[in-house]
Amino acid sequence: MNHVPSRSTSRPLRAITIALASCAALAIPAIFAAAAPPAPTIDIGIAKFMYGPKDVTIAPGTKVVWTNHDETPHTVTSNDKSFASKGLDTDDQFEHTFASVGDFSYICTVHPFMTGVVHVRKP
Ligand SMILES: [Cu+2]
Repeated sequence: MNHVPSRSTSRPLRAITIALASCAALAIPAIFAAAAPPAPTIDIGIAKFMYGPKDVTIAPGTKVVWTNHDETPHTVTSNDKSFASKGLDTDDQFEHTFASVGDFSYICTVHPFMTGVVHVRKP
């Protein structure tokens, strides 16, 4: 009768290695998140086939959150393709943080007559 050598001797070491790697992966972002101030946020509603307000001016680093209040699906799609939502159903949200200055016009691809613009300016 043959005796098959056990291969289980390396398993505890592998488990510890995986555990250490997981801790490192979790700990590093937590340190950076604690140091960063919260991003300022503004809200833009989508209602009656309009973005409201449709024209906003914000500082770099501001997060914009769009919320669809219509029963009809809409999108938030920038003309320069720098951001694009999926189709937003009722109460769905889309957010984008604007890192650099510029003028970012956007439309709803379902209803291209719906337009908006975000002006990003240094305060
Ligand atoms: Cu639309």
